[in-house]
Amino acid sequence: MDSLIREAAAKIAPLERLVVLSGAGASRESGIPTFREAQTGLWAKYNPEDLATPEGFRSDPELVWQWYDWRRKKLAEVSPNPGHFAIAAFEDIGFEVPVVTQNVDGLHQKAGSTDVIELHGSISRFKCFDSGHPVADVPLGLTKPPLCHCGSQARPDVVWFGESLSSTCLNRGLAECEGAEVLIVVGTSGIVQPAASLPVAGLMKGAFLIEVNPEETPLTSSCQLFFKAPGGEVLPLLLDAVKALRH
Ligand code: BJW
Repeated sequence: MDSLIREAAAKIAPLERLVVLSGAGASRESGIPTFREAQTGLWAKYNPEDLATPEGFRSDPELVWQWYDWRRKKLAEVSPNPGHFAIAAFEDIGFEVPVVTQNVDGLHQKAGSTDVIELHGSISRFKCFDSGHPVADVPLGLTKPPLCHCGSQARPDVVWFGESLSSTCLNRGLAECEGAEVLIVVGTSGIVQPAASLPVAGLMKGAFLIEVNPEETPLTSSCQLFFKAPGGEVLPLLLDAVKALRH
């Protein structure tokens, strides 16, 4: 690990901009299960890939609403982990750090990252199902979706399977990955498109790819450096090593 950290730090230290692409594993050490891990408790019998769809919401809006409400409650109880804090702290030592995230949990922002591109939206924002009108002030604990002024049901402002990502976010995320000299990819299984294509696009434009994940992914063999370890362990070590080289 030490020599890998030194190699990664040597690549990063001379730069002004460090691009990060994150997925659910970046929040695992905060106590949030990853998207593809078995769910716990009441929700163990449901497949998240069925709940996170417009069809799922249409067929049982209360069920889908309650799943998101349960996740919002869990989120209110957790904090960013050392991986989130390390990413944010690269800004404190002079880097611009755009964080292109698939996560909807807001933990990068909570850790202090100031430039977070939310590819899949946010679990803390709501819009109506039929017209996409913003719906504000949605309290925790509702058992069914509140209604928009237009009469449509509210839903979380996240991107479900089969839906398009915001073109603004996707274009910005793509531009950041393509313009990256070093791209750190942390905590994503790399199977959900179009996010999974972003590191490949970066690679094709010459980015140096560093992957941090306790498991190999479809991206691993294309990366210049692979840390087979959790983000909360690797990223603080990398931050310290870069700090030492910049002083
Ligand atoms: C750690 C760790 C630690 C653990 N440290 N790491 C066939 C082929 C290609 C594409 C398609 C296809 N059929 C359909 C599609 C399109 C579809 C898609 O990609 N499906 C795939 C499953 C095949 N994509 C879409 O539908 C997208 N829209 C779209 O493409 O529009 C056009 C279109 C429509 C229809 C057909 C074709 C084109 C939209 C995708 C939206 C994804 N939304 C979700 C839900 C968000 C809201 C919510 O949270 O509820 O986003 S799904 C879910 O997956 C969530 C995540 O952001 C996303 C990615 O998951 P992620 O982050 O990678 O998490 P995991 O759990 O998969 O992996 C965690 C990783 O962390 C693991 O590798 C662990 O090892 C690791 N780890 N601990 C570091 N401590």
